[in-house]
Amino acid sequence: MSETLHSTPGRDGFRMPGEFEPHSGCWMLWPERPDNWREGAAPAQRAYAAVAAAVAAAEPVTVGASGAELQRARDLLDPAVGVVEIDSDDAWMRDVGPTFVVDDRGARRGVDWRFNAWGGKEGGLYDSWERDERVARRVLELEGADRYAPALVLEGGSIHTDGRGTVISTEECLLNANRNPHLGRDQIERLVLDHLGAERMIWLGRGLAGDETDGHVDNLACFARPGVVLLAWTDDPDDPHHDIVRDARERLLQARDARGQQLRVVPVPLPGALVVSEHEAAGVQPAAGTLPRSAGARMAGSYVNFYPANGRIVFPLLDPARDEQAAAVLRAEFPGHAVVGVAAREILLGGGNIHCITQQVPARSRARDHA
Ligand code: KQY
Repeated sequence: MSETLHSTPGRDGFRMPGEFEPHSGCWMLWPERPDNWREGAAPAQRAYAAVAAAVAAAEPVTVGASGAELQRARDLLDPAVGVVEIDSDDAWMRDVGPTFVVDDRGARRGVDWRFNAWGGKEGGLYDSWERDERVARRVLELEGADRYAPALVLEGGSIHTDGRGTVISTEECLLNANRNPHLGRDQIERLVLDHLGAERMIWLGRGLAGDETDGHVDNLACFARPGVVLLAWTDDPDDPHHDIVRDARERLLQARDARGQQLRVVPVPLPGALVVSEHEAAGVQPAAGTLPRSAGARMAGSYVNFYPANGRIVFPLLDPARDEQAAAVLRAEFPGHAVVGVAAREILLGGGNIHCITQQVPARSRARDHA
């Protein structure tokens, strides 16, 4: 049973926990569409299966697949991974799934944001997203969690929280006229904070160059824990991200979190330039209304687009020259965690990465857990 509620999580005493807090599971979707994934999605399916197996070593994983792909998903996924039938337009559970919120009495609910395929008729990535729009509700039914349904277009990849009242996002995405043109900055900020049970928004400017989501924060920065932000970084003045990451660092260092504290900003090296090859682009079947995949396009790859499972960081392997540097930062910032890399180029070719394809279900918590 899942009921739709007409209050807000903040008013009801619920908050979105930090992703680094304990989980009871993880949801994913199964990539299928041949106009976004090359070779009929087969290489992407193997990459998703590797992510699911890496996460499943730490917490339960459930993957939603269409009826037509259920058996193939079952065959390719680790036996420890659950598979259920869920129709979707593509496979980005971070963005189409619910954002879970918890209270201090052991209850868990979900926020079902509106979704318009990253920009609707003004730059959206495909032109029909009705099935994606229904995914969050279906997950909440399967979880038996009640649902908030704010009138706000928002993708889960466009927000991060410290779980203690602070949210980071980018102006490029959340204030983009292709999401909520009828709302102003203050109204958007209020709705986001009320639905995450938070008090302080820290606005970053632009996301990574060429990010087709209009600059999701989950490719740029995330919290390792309250007070510590990991920020994608380059020292190369010729890199298109050079000014973007400096502006983000400045804003983070000037900000105070909800507790009034300054943030420590930890640089995570960006991979070198990652470019779609002729062969990769040729494997995608172009379709009217879907963003084409062009040879030579630089992809918005980032190591901060990782998934923090219970005791285990699952991060994308993107560039052999930088993978180990990124892993070293993650090991230093997540002591006691296994840091596990998964080959992720096939996911990046579809426009996102490991964080974008996963959605954590936070563990229920009791007030005494925080005492
Ligand atoms: O950044 C994300 N959270 C998702 C990326 C979606 C890309 C769609 N092609």
